[in-house]
Amino acid sequence: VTDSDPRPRGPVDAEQVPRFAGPETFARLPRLDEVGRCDVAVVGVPLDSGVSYRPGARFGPGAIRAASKIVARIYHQEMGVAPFAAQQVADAGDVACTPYDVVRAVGEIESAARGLADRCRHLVALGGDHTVALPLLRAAHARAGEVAVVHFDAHLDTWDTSFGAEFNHGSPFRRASEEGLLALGKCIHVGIRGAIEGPSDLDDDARLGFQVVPTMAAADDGPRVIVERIRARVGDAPVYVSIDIDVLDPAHAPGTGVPEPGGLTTRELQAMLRGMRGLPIVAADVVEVAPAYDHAEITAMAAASLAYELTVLFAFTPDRAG
Ligand SMILES: [Mn+2]
Repeated sequence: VTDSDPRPRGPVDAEQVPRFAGPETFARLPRLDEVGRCDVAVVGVPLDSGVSYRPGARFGPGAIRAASKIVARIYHQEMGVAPFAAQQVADAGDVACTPYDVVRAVGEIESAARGLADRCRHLVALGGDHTVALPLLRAAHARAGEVAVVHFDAHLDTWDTSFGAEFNHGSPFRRASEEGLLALGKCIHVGIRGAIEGPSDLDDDARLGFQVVPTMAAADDGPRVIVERIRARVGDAPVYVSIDIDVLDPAHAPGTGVPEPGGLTTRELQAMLRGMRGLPIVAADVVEVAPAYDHAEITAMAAASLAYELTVLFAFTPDRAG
């Protein structure tokens, strides 16, 4: 491939270099500095200074990249697309954010994401804990205006302060709503279960712009019906997809910060993402992979698979089609 060759540069050929041999980028794709510009940048955001329970998501990006070597394939059979040939996808490395000061790190992530927007149409961020969604949403809003958040998570993450801290992994969507980043009434959580303090949490959540699909409803209705609910909710607003890996059952994702038994299967979430084909997605994240609690790369492989599904969805966004 030369500078004059307009074709996207894809992963290293697995018939030339075995999958386990590198490079260490997501899906063995080129680095952003090797291609200059791209349609989709995969960027690591290794911040876990906002966690309330198990730490360790700072190592998430590396674990997801390692698992992506085998999980992210050049042709997606069900979607009928070669995502890395249809568009240039590249690895933008990791945001260099401080581990010592969450407020400062949030600013660093925001400016890194805004900077990437000049060279890349879309971002898929690999967390990091869920705190990182706030600066990523600021960057998405700067690009597309108010966004409809499709949020897959066991937890609402619309809580207020914790131990007096405004910025933590339980508050990104409350802060985002307060900052005017969200398309109110068009945001939706899928997979919610586990602890809330009481009904007032749900009242707050609705006021902040969200609708809740509990895990049990998602399981009872199935992915097709949930996809219809997502599509009806977001309408034609630009979409931001946020995936907390703890939306999956701990059987499918044990390596995470706040595990909640009774979650979705990886397959159910894959089906829902595929059902979002064609939506005007601006950016997305996969967060809360804590590799030290993982077993046999189960969580990292699930996260790599979901990040791959997101890169595939960008081959179908309206800016690609027309
Ligand atoms: Mn979360």
